[in-house]
Amino acid sequence: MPSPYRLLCGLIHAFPGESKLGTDDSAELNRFLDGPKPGGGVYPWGDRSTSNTNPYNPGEIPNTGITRQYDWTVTNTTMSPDGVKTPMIVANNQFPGPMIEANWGDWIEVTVRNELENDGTSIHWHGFLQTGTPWYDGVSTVTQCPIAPGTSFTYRFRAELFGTTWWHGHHSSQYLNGLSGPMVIHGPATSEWDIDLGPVMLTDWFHAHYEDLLDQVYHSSRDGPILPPMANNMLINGKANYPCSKTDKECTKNAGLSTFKFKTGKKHLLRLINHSAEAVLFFSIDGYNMTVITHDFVAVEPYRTDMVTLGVGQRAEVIVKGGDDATEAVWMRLEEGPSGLGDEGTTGCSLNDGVATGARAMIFYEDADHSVKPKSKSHVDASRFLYPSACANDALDIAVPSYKMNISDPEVTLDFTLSGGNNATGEFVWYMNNETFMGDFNDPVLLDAVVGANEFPDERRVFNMGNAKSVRIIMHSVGLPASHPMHAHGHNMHVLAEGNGEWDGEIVNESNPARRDVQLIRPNGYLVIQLELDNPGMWRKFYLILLSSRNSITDISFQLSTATSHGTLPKA
Ligand SMILES: [Cu+2]
Repeated sequence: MPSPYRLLCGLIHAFPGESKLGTDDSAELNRFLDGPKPGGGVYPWGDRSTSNTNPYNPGEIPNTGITRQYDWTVTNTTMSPDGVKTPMIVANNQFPGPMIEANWGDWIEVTVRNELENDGTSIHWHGFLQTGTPWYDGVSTVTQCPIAPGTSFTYRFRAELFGTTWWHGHHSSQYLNGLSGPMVIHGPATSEWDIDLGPVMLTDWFHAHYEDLLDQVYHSSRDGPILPPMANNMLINGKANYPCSKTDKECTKNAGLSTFKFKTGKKHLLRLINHSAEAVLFFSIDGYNMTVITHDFVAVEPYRTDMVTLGVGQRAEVIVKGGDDATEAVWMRLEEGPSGLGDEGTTGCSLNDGVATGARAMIFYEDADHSVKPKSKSHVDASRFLYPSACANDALDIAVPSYKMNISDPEVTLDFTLSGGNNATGEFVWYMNNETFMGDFNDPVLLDAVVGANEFPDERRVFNMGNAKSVRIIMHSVGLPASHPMHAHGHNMHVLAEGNGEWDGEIVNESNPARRDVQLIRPNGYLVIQLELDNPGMWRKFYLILLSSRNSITDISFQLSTATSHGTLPKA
């Protein structure tokens, strides 16, 4: 049964809202924003480089003293990003949502006005450390109460790290209906470019309200065989076409594809962001190699590849060198491969209904005819999208963090087994060590901690790290044959090892291990990470975004710890 507000609400908007991303009007980004340059010189970050400054030390990052302010209104609406009329939840009527842009060291302030008809909301700023501002992490039930309808909440936090990230609704699974957008923090880089083409938002896409998708997740397993929701389409910068014969919903043909402009001989920066509900994504440009310069918010030594793999929440900045034919047009491709419920050898890593297992965007050089679609062919063999080998990030030693950090033995080691199954009432939930997270919208655990609580109900899954300075976490995934994006709030993770089966104790690049804020754990595989506990707060850790959880924090969400880092919580 649709809930009443879905029938009552809804300004009708035609095509993809008011975002310019992926259109010919999309502006190229400057190398940095106007503003203070505290160190003098050309850049707001002075002579800091990716390798000479510890970004995890607030005393070392640029003190620009400037605040970038944003004012958003969140509403229910209806849009048709791929031509199919879909219930949406958006900020400022835009999908993809408004871009936040700042320089390294700036403060960011966002007032969020909740004008949803009948739903709370909150916004998470993915990848930000929130040092000293843990209450602005945006996770309802953990760091705040939901913002009630008709009220507003102002987030204020510092751009301690630089690069490309995204913001998204973190109240239940609202972001699946469009409540997400890109964030660009200008800073130094390990390789330079000529033209910054800005964010490339990549996602799977569902033509249903998020609550209906969640219902399907819970109840499918109770009433019969597990048949979770299948993605209907894929979008690049919020755009794709859809074959209208495949849906009984209101549908307009040829809704339109995203376009990008290349210039001959120039180096183009693309800021890739996977904002999917569930999909492991494969990104390529026909006939081109890409130079990868970041993994999430971590600058890495540049490396070349012909395809980038991104789990949900992961980002990569890539530089693509333009060719010399000014009339060329080529396809940019997003693929997720076949749906992940088939037989081994023909099955993929993600779930889709088979109608659209990929999306394309058009890249035109300066003299190319925009009315003619590219004719290029993919250089990526479809075997590279298959389970199980494709359902993993690239090898850990491929990306070496530019700012070197070695690790020492941890003070605490935790071991978790990840699984999924039906709970006592038959609902499908994810488990860590056979426990699942349940939050209370009226009682966020950070608030409890600030007023002095040391004890939490078991189902809050709070692991108090006391005064420990570091923790190693060993995870095993068992049972369901799927990979899971594991994400830590408030910290970057040292990724020590990942693979199939059991960990043999070996650490990859021990003197400077891979570092990022999301890492895929393979189907039936292991993942070993380590955190420096230098950031007091209540941090949501290691939830599965896959399938049922979909980043939801209600009774299906799955949370390892909201670890209280050592030290004293900052006072509100
Ligand atoms: Cu996050």
